[in-house]
Amino acid sequence: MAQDAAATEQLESADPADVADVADPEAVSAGSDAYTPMAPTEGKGMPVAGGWDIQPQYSEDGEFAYGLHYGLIWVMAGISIFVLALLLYVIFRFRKGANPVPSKTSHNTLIEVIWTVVPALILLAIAIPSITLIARQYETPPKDAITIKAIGYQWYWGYAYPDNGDFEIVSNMLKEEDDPTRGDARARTDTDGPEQLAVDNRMVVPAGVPIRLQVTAADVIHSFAVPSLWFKMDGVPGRLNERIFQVDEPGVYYGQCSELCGARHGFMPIVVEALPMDQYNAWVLAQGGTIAGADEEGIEADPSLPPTQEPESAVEGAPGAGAAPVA
Ligand SMILES: [Cu+2]
Repeated sequence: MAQDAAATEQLESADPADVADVADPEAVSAGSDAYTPMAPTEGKGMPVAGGWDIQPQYSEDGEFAYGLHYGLIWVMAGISIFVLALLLYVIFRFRKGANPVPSKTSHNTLIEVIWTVVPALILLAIAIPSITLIARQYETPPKDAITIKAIGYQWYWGYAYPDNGDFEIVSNMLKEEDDPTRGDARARTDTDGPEQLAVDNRMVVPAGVPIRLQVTAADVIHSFAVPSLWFKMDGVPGRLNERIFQVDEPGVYYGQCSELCGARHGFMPIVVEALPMDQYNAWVLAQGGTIAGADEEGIEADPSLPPTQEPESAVEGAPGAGAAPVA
């Protein structure tokens, strides 16, 4: 009896306005605005006008590959200069005027052994870092890595988050303000990124942790490629390609579909936004998703709750709490 009275009292004490707020879809979508897309850094994770080098790398594999690339350039330059010097030497030293009676020598065992063994050793020296690079690119992601799936469509990308409540983000290229085909769609701004590379919804990932990136397609073959993250993998319908994907530091990284996939192939850019883990979790909640591994750690993440809730990691002193934002 007393219990019933208490329950009734509690119901009555709830402000009807508050109850309406939670159920109001407007209030929920307003909460989603808590995530503001990160502004790109000029020249970072994007091509630059007049650039001639590989884009600066923001993944460990990319840094390794960049080093190998420059190592190989020096090896190639050294060999080319050496061969050119030999050629110039024989052209001048053994020209008809300086050498009227040519030597009849046709064999020299020592020189033949040297010009066989030395190039073989050079190739072996190149093979070691080269095979290492291939192997590390296909290293199996750790068991607890977050799985993210990139799906190619004619002609846009979809990003699914199976470990975060299995929601999917649809990512379309943003058109220019004066584009007559834009319709009601939002126009590109500088905060979104360079022309023809900016998208409305980015692929948001946590920075500094290995991710299991699966690539597939729904219609024809596409290719998920982000040059500054040293990642390119075909998305084939009916197949699930998988590779480890890791972004060193927070930032915005641009790429494009790299498999000719039809009329609008050139208009399906990729934008990866890497965030610290706590901000990534906040973004996931804002999308109505759940925090990966929450079950094991006993964190309650209810997708039915409005996205205005504070993620556990944002609570000061919590295990996953990040550093305070710097103005
Ligand atoms: Cu494509």
